[in-house]
Amino acid sequence: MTEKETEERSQERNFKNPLEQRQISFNSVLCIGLDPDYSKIPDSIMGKFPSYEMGSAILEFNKQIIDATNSLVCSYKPNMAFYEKSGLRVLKDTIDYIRKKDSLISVIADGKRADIGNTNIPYVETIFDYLDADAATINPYFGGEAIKPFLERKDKGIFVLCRTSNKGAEDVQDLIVKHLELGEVPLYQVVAYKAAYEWNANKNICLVVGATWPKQLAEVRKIVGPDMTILIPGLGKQGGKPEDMVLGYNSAKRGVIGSISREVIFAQPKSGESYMQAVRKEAIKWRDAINAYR
Ligand code: OMP
Repeated sequence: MTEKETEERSQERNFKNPLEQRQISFNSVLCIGLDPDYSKIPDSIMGKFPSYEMGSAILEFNKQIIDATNSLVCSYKPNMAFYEKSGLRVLKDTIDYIRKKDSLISVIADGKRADIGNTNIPYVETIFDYLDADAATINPYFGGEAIKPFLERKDKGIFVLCRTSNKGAEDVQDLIVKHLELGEVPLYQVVAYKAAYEWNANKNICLVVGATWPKQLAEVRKIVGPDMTILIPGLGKQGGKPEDMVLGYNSAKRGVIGSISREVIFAQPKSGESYMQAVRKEAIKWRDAINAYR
Protein backbone atom coordinates (compact mmCIF):
# COMPACT_ATOMS: atom_id res chain seq x y z
CA MET A 1 0.00 0.00 0.00
CA THR A 2 1.37 3.46 -0.88
CA GLU A 3 1.64 6.15 1.79
CA LYS A 4 -1.31 7.97 0.18
CA GLU A 5 -3.46 4.84 0.25
CA THR A 6 -2.57 4.23 3.90
CA GLU A 7 -3.52 7.83 4.68
CA GLU A 8 -6.83 7.49 2.81
CA ARG A 9 -7.62 4.24 4.60
CA SER A 10 -7.00 5.74 8.03
CA GLN A 11 -9.22 8.71 7.10
CA GLU A 12 -12.00 6.27 6.19
CA ARG A 13 -11.78 4.13 9.27
CA ASN A 14 -10.64 6.37 12.02
CA PHE A 15 -11.80 5.41 15.47
CA LYS A 16 -14.36 8.16 15.84
CA ASN A 17 -16.53 7.67 12.76
CA PRO A 18 -17.69 4.10 13.39
CA LEU A 19 -18.09 4.84 17.09
CA GLU A 20 -20.37 7.81 16.43
CA GLN A 21 -22.30 5.96 13.73
CA ARG A 22 -22.91 3.09 16.12
CA GLN A 23 -23.86 5.44 18.99
CA ILE A 24 -26.42 7.18 16.80
CA SER A 25 -27.92 4.14 15.06
CA PHE A 26 -28.23 2.10 18.26
CA ASN A 27 -28.96 5.09 20.52
CA SER A 28 -26.36 3.89 23.00
CA VAL A 29 -23.18 5.24 24.57
CA LEU A 30 -22.89 2.10 26.69
CA CYS A 31 -19.66 0.10 26.70
CA ILE A 32 -19.49 -3.24 28.44
CA GLY A 33 -16.21 -4.21 30.02
CA LEU A 34 -15.28 -7.79 29.17
CA ASP A 35 -13.43 -8.53 32.40
CA PRO A 36 -14.01 -12.28 32.77
CA ASP A 37 -12.86 -12.95 36.32
CA TYR A 38 -12.47 -16.72 36.17
CA SER A 39 -13.69 -17.27 39.72
CA LYS A 40 -17.06 -15.66 38.89
CA ILE A 41 -17.90 -17.40 35.62
CA PRO A 42 -21.18 -19.27 36.21
CA ASP A 43 -21.25 -23.04 36.76
CA SER A 44 -23.42 -23.51 33.66
CA ILE A 45 -20.31 -22.61 31.62
CA MET A 46 -17.56 -23.83 33.92
CA GLY A 47 -19.12 -27.29 34.06
CA LYS A 48 -18.49 -27.76 30.33
CA PHE A 49 -14.70 -27.41 30.56
CA PRO A 50 -11.97 -29.21 32.51
CA SER A 51 -10.03 -26.89 34.84
CA TYR A 52 -6.97 -26.88 32.53
CA GLU A 53 -9.09 -25.31 29.78
CA MET A 54 -9.50 -21.96 31.46
CA GLY A 55 -9.17 -20.12 28.14
CA SER A 56 -12.02 -22.08 26.54
CA ALA A 57 -14.32 -21.29 29.48
CA ILE A 58 -13.48 -17.58 29.26
CA LEU A 59 -14.08 -17.52 25.50
CA GLU A 60 -17.43 -19.28 25.86
CA PHE A 61 -18.45 -16.86 28.62
CA ASN A 62 -17.48 -13.85 26.48
CA LYS A 63 -19.34 -15.20 23.45
CA GLN A 64 -22.50 -15.62 25.49
CA ILE A 65 -22.14 -12.10 26.96
CA ILE A 66 -21.65 -10.69 23.44
CA ASP A 67 -24.67 -12.64 22.10
CA ALA A 68 -26.78 -11.25 24.94
CA THR A 69 -25.65 -7.62 24.74
CA ASN A 70 -24.28 -6.67 21.31
CA SER A 71 -27.47 -4.87 20.25
CA LEU A 72 -27.21 -2.62 23.31
CA VAL A 73 -23.65 -1.29 23.15
CA CYS A 74 -21.47 1.07 21.16
CA SER A 75 -18.31 -0.70 22.27
CA TYR A 76 -16.69 -3.41 24.36
CA LYS A 77 -13.66 -2.86 26.58
CA PRO A 78 -11.75 -6.03 27.48
CA ASN A 79 -9.24 -5.39 30.25
CA MET A 80 -6.12 -7.30 29.19
CA ALA A 81 -5.33 -8.29 32.79
CA PHE A 82 -8.07 -10.92 32.63
CA TYR A 83 -6.51 -12.58 29.57
CA GLU A 84 -2.81 -12.55 30.32
CA LYS A 85 -2.87 -15.73 32.42
CA SER A 86 -4.71 -17.87 29.89
CA GLY A 87 -3.03 -16.29 26.84
CA LEU A 88 -4.05 -13.47 24.51
CA ARG A 89 -5.43 -15.90 21.91
CA VAL A 90 -8.68 -15.91 23.90
CA LEU A 91 -8.87 -12.13 23.61
CA LYS A 92 -8.12 -12.27 19.88
CA ASP A 93 -10.91 -14.82 19.37
CA THR A 94 -13.24 -12.66 21.47
CA ILE A 95 -12.50 -9.62 19.29
CA ASP A 96 -13.02 -11.68 16.11
CA TYR A 97 -16.40 -12.73 17.49
CA ILE A 98 -17.37 -9.08 18.13
CA ARG A 99 -16.32 -8.17 14.56
CA LYS A 100 -18.69 -10.79 13.15
CA LYS A 101 -21.60 -9.23 15.06
CA ASP A 102 -21.01 -5.72 13.71
CA SER A 103 -17.75 -4.18 12.55
CA LEU A 104 -18.96 -0.79 13.85
CA ILE A 105 -18.77 -1.98 17.46
CA SER A 106 -15.46 -0.59 18.65
CA VAL A 107 -13.12 -2.60 20.80
CA ILE A 108 -11.02 -0.77 23.36
CA ALA A 109 -8.10 -2.93 24.54
CA ASP A 110 -7.60 -1.81 28.12
CA GLY A 111 -3.95 -2.48 28.92
CA LYS A 112 -2.96 0.96 30.28
CA ARG A 113 0.23 0.82 28.18
CA ALA A 114 3.03 3.24 27.07
CA ASP A 115 6.66 2.64 27.97
CA ILE A 116 10.15 3.33 26.64
CA GLY A 117 10.76 3.02 22.89
CA ASN A 118 11.62 -0.63 22.24
CA THR A 119 9.09 -1.90 24.79
CA ASN A 120 6.38 0.10 23.07
CA ILE A 121 6.88 -1.75 19.78
CA PRO A 122 5.44 -5.11 20.93
CA TYR A 123 2.74 -3.29 22.90
CA VAL A 124 1.57 -1.41 19.80
CA GLU A 125 1.87 -4.42 17.49
CA THR A 126 0.06 -6.74 19.88
CA ILE A 127 -2.87 -4.42 20.48
CA PHE A 128 -3.39 -3.09 16.97
CA ASP A 129 -2.00 -5.78 14.65
CA TYR A 130 -2.39 -9.09 16.47
CA LEU A 131 -5.56 -8.31 18.42
CA ASP A 132 -6.87 -5.83 15.82
CA ALA A 133 -8.37 -3.60 18.53
CA ASP A 134 -9.74 -0.19 17.56
CA ALA A 135 -8.38 1.61 20.58
CA ALA A 136 -6.08 1.28 23.58
CA THR A 137 -5.86 2.77 27.06
CA ILE A 138 -2.58 4.55 27.77
CA ASN A 139 -0.81 5.70 30.91
CA PRO A 140 0.57 9.24 30.48
CA TYR A 141 3.21 8.99 33.22
CA PHE A 142 6.07 8.37 30.75
CA GLY A 143 5.13 11.55 28.88
CA GLY A 144 4.24 12.49 25.31
CA GLU A 145 7.25 10.73 23.76
CA ALA A 146 6.09 7.34 25.09
CA ILE A 147 2.57 7.84 23.79
CA LYS A 148 3.76 8.77 20.29
CA PRO A 149 4.04 5.25 18.79
CA PHE A 150 0.39 4.71 19.74
CA LEU A 151 -0.70 8.10 18.40
CA GLU A 152 1.04 7.39 15.10
CA ARG A 153 -1.62 4.76 14.45
CA LYS A 154 -3.92 7.45 13.09
CA ASP A 155 -6.95 5.23 12.63
CA LYS A 156 -6.92 4.09 16.27
CA GLY A 157 -8.36 5.73 19.39
CA ILE A 158 -5.79 6.41 22.11
CA PHE A 159 -7.43 6.76 25.54
CA VAL A 160 -5.12 8.62 27.90
CA LEU A 161 -5.78 8.12 31.62
CA CYS A 162 -6.64 11.55 33.00
CA ARG A 163 -8.56 11.29 36.30
CA THR A 164 -9.03 7.63 37.20
CA SER A 165 -12.12 6.32 39.00
CA ASN A 166 -10.42 4.84 42.07
CA LYS A 167 -10.35 6.47 45.52
CA GLY A 168 -6.55 6.71 45.51
CA ALA A 169 -6.56 8.74 42.28
CA GLU A 170 -6.07 11.94 44.26
CA ASP A 171 -2.67 10.82 45.65
CA VAL A 172 -0.86 11.78 42.47
CA GLN A 173 -3.44 13.11 40.02
CA ASP A 174 -4.54 15.97 42.31
CA LEU A 175 -1.07 17.25 43.15
CA ILE A 176 -1.02 20.97 42.44
CA VAL A 177 1.39 21.96 39.71
CA LYS A 178 2.21 25.23 37.95
CA HIS A 179 1.26 25.44 34.29
CA LEU A 180 1.93 28.36 31.98
CA GLU A 181 -1.60 28.53 30.54
CA LEU A 182 -3.73 27.01 33.31
CA GLY A 183 -2.02 28.51 36.38
CA GLU A 184 -1.82 26.42 39.57
CA VAL A 185 -3.98 23.36 38.92
CA PRO A 186 -4.17 19.67 39.78
CA LEU A 187 -1.95 17.45 37.65
CA TYR A 188 -4.86 15.69 35.90
CA GLN A 189 -5.86 19.05 34.34
CA VAL A 190 -2.40 19.40 32.85
CA VAL A 191 -2.76 15.90 31.36
CA ALA A 192 -6.07 17.01 29.81
CA TYR A 193 -4.47 20.17 28.43
CA LYS A 194 -1.46 18.39 26.96
CA ALA A 195 -3.68 15.69 25.46
CA ALA A 196 -5.85 18.29 23.75
CA TYR A 197 -3.29 20.89 22.67
CA GLU A 198 0.20 19.35 22.61
CA TRP A 199 -0.06 15.66 21.80
CA ASN A 200 -3.09 15.50 19.53
CA ALA A 201 -1.65 16.23 16.08
CA ASN A 202 -3.45 13.20 14.62
CA LYS A 203 -6.75 14.00 16.36
CA ASN A 204 -7.00 10.50 17.77
CA ILE A 205 -6.61 11.14 21.50
CA CYS A 206 -9.50 10.42 23.85
CA LEU A 207 -9.43 10.69 27.65
CA VAL A 208 -10.43 8.52 30.60
CA VAL A 209 -12.21 10.15 33.54
CA GLY A 210 -14.00 8.08 36.20
CA ALA A 211 -17.76 8.39 36.69
CA THR A 212 -16.96 8.61 40.38
CA TRP A 213 -15.62 12.18 39.92
CA PRO A 214 -18.32 14.31 38.21
CA LYS A 215 -16.77 17.64 39.24
CA GLN A 216 -13.43 16.68 37.72
CA LEU A 217 -15.23 15.37 34.63
CA ALA A 218 -16.76 18.83 34.14
CA GLU A 219 -13.32 20.47 34.52
CA VAL A 220 -11.83 18.15 31.93
CA ARG A 221 -14.63 18.79 29.40
CA LYS A 222 -14.13 22.53 29.91
CA ILE A 223 -10.39 22.25 29.19
CA VAL A 224 -10.55 19.95 26.15
CA GLY A 225 -13.62 21.41 24.41
CA PRO A 226 -16.52 19.54 22.78
CA ASP A 227 -14.75 17.27 20.30
CA MET A 228 -12.71 14.93 22.45
CA THR A 229 -14.27 11.59 23.37
CA ILE A 230 -14.18 10.79 27.09
CA LEU A 231 -14.37 7.21 28.36
CA ILE A 232 -16.18 7.14 31.70
CA PRO A 233 -15.56 3.91 33.65
CA GLY A 234 -16.52 3.30 37.27
CA LEU A 235 -20.29 2.89 36.73
CA GLY A 236 -22.03 0.34 38.94
CA LYS A 237 -19.80 -1.50 41.40
CA GLN A 238 -17.47 1.49 41.94
CA GLY A 239 -20.43 3.75 42.69
CA GLY A 240 -20.70 5.82 39.49
CA LYS A 241 -24.28 6.59 38.37
CA PRO A 242 -25.72 7.53 34.98
CA GLU A 243 -26.37 11.11 36.17
CA ASP A 244 -22.66 11.47 37.00
CA MET A 245 -21.87 11.33 33.28
CA VAL A 246 -23.94 14.39 32.40
CA LEU A 247 -21.18 16.97 32.79
CA GLY A 248 -19.01 15.04 30.35
CA TYR A 249 -21.41 15.25 27.40
CA ASN A 250 -20.82 17.63 24.54
CA SER A 251 -23.65 19.77 23.17
CA ALA A 252 -24.88 16.88 20.96
CA LYS A 253 -25.29 14.82 24.17
CA ARG A 254 -22.53 12.53 23.00
CA GLY A 255 -18.73 12.66 23.19
CA VAL A 256 -18.63 10.03 25.92
CA ILE A 257 -18.57 6.28 26.37
CA GLY A 258 -20.01 5.01 29.67
CA SER A 259 -18.24 1.82 30.72
CA ILE A 260 -19.41 -0.85 33.12
CA SER A 261 -18.04 -4.34 33.71
CA ARG A 262 -18.89 -6.43 36.82
CA GLU A 263 -22.36 -5.05 37.47
CA VAL A 264 -23.48 -6.27 34.03
CA ILE A 265 -21.40 -9.35 33.21
CA PHE A 266 -21.87 -10.88 36.67
CA ALA A 267 -25.54 -9.92 37.08
CA GLN A 268 -27.49 -12.09 39.52
CA PRO A 269 -30.38 -13.98 37.85
CA LYS A 270 -33.78 -13.81 39.54
CA SER A 271 -35.65 -17.10 39.94
CA GLY A 272 -36.77 -18.51 36.59
CA GLU A 273 -34.30 -16.34 34.71
CA SER A 274 -31.23 -17.66 32.91
CA TYR A 275 -27.82 -16.13 33.62
CA MET A 276 -27.64 -14.43 30.23
CA GLN A 277 -31.22 -13.12 30.51
CA ALA A 278 -30.11 -11.40 33.71
CA VAL A 279 -27.04 -9.97 31.96
CA ARG A 280 -29.14 -8.61 29.10
CA LYS A 281 -31.70 -7.12 31.49
CA GLU A 282 -28.95 -5.35 33.46
CA ALA A 283 -27.37 -4.00 30.27
CA ILE A 284 -30.75 -2.67 29.07
CA LYS A 285 -31.26 -1.05 32.47
CA TRP A 286 -27.93 0.80 32.24
CA ARG A 287 -28.32 1.82 28.60
CA ASP A 288 -31.77 3.24 29.29
CA ALA A 289 -30.77 4.89 32.56
CA ILE A 290 -27.86 6.60 30.80
CA ASN A 291 -30.13 7.68 27.92
CA ALA A 292 -32.64 9.13 30.36
CA TYR A 293 -30.01 11.81 31.18
CA ARG A 294 -29.09 12.54 27.55
P1 OMP B 1 -16.05 -2.40 36.93
O1 OMP B 1 -15.73 -1.64 38.17
O2 OMP B 1 -16.28 -3.85 37.18
O3 OMP B 1 -17.13 -1.76 36.11
O4 OMP B 1 -14.70 -2.38 36.04
C1 OMP B 1 -14.08 -1.21 35.68
C2 OMP B 1 -13.12 -1.43 34.52
O5 OMP B 1 -12.69 -0.15 34.04
C3 OMP B 1 -11.86 -2.18 34.89
O6 OMP B 1 -11.41 -2.91 33.77
C4 OMP B 1 -10.88 -1.08 35.22
O7 OMP B 1 -9.53 -1.44 35.02
C5 OMP B 1 -11.29 0.01 34.22
N1 OMP B 1 -11.02 1.39 34.66
C6 OMP B 1 -11.45 1.84 35.88
O8 OMP B 1 -12.13 1.13 36.63
N2 OMP B 1 -11.12 3.09 36.29
C7 OMP B 1 -10.40 3.95 35.53
O9 OMP B 1 -10.17 5.08 35.93
C8 OMP B 1 -9.96 3.52 34.27
C9 OMP B 1 -10.32 2.28 33.82
C10 OMP B 1 -10.04 1.99 32.42
O10 OMP B 1 -9.03 2.49 31.92
O11 OMP B 1 -10.84 1.40 31.74
